[in-house]
Amino acid sequence: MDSTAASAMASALSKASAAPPDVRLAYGTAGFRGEASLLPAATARCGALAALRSREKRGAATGIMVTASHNPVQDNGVKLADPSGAMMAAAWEPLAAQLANARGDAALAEALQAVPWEGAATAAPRVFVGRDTRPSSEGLTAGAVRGAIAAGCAEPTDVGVVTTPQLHWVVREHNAGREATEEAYYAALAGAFSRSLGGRGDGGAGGVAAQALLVDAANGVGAQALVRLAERLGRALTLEVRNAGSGVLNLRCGADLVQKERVWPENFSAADAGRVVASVDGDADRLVFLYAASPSDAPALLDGDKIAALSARHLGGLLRAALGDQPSATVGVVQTAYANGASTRYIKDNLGVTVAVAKTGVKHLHPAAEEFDVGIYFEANGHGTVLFSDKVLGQLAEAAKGEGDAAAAAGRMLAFADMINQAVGDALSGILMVEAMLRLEGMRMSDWVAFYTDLPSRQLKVTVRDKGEIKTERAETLCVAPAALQPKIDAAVAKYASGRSFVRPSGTEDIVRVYAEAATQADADALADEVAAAVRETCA
Ligand code: 16G
Ligand code: MG
Repeated sequence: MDSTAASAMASALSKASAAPPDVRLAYGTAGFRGEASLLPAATARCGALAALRSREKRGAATGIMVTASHNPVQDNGVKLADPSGAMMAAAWEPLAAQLANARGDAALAEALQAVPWEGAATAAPRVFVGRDTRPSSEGLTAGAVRGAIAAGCAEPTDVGVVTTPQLHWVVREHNAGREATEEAYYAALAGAFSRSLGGRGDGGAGGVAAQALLVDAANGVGAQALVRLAERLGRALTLEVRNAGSGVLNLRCGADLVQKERVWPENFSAADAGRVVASVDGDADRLVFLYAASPSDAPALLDGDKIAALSARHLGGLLRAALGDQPSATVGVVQTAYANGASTRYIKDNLGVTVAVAKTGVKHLHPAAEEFDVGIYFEANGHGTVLFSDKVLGQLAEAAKGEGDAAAAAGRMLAFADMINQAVGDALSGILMVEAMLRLEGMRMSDWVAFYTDLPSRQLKVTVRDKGEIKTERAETLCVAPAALQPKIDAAVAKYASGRSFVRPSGTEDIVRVYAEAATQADADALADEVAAAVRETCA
């Protein structure tokens, strides 16, 4: 932006926004996040940046979401969505940080001058603004709206209280010229769910839907969305939502707890054995399942890896049924190094599906999945979705015009493409996808659990002087600095059957994460301890 425009905008923006806090905020994998009182400046300036990004994209809509996902209720956060509905381009993250931390008009003007401005001067920006149910979210959102207005967006569109994936979906749909409202979202998902089943599996042919599907909504924004989705679904699928908002957000409930601790969340117990239990996180962009066959069993966790395996199996089969045994369209699964080795083996060896590895964080997995025609990506923690290329959608649309089984399979696959939120991982859309796949496969939860058994694993956190000293390559599987560390990891791994371990600096905490897996839990624990000791020694 030129200096005259930047100065004018800086003065408008400084009136619209509070001063930044004393601590410097970084725009990380989760956007800006922290105690809510630290965030008024960051949210207002993100509002401005969302408008500037929209201007740079010649008026294509962008989005801004105020939420701190699975963090405690006193925290909050803010994250931007690009016109595609995906995360804001990584190249703009440093601009967000510079803007959020700028103190005074001159620093603001300098930050604004760094924003790409080609052709943006005349574009009318469009910004969608969403928020979760946190007490601080309404005030922070009002600030984001003021920031967007200061950056030239005359009327930011307030979509109100929505899940993170709903905000991303609305942005994507708007830019595709389709109806972009919360109501349209429910209609699209519920309609596609019914179409995918196409009269089959209704009422639970697979024994899956005979009873209501139980959902742990983390006392978060997902609860009200689930209730509205359930209204739309009618008899096609009954949802029973617990932790629907009367308790404390994310306290002893939600996908983060369930995935990390493999325990029943609050208000669930062994009495729910035999039922399908889905658990979503505080902003409903993560999804995992729990299942216990009998009350005496500990619940089994069906995490993002299991969801990826189910998706690869079902969609791979459907694609062949629709387009023939040697389709020119490719199917692939993208995982991170945290994916359990047993899942990777199952997907590669049993399903014959390609597996790619990407760095941790949706912004790395999403583009890697775009390399496939049907790109399935999930992190073990339950973040993920499936992407369909225009090429495969075209092939399927053509095949669906025919008759017989191939046409039916193509129609079903197209229904999945509508049901799955391709903008970003979406727990609500994921619940429908999994339910439809299980019914169509005629599988019970226990069949899904039995795809493979997770290798025992252990994760540890290590505090070091400077986590930035640790540099990794090959999607975080290889530590290249400090140079002495990887040989120590290799030596430790070599001692254990099926051993695998890696280290990486956390993007969200000031620590180094250690992951280890091995044939037995004792070995995984021992390996993790050895690698953690190596990190301490090397980075002291
Ligand atoms: C963020 C990422 C998540 C990733 C996590 C890793 C998104 C939307 N969220 O929460 O995908 O697993 O960071 O945290 O990308 P870490 O760097 O502290 O291990
Ligand atoms: Mg989340």
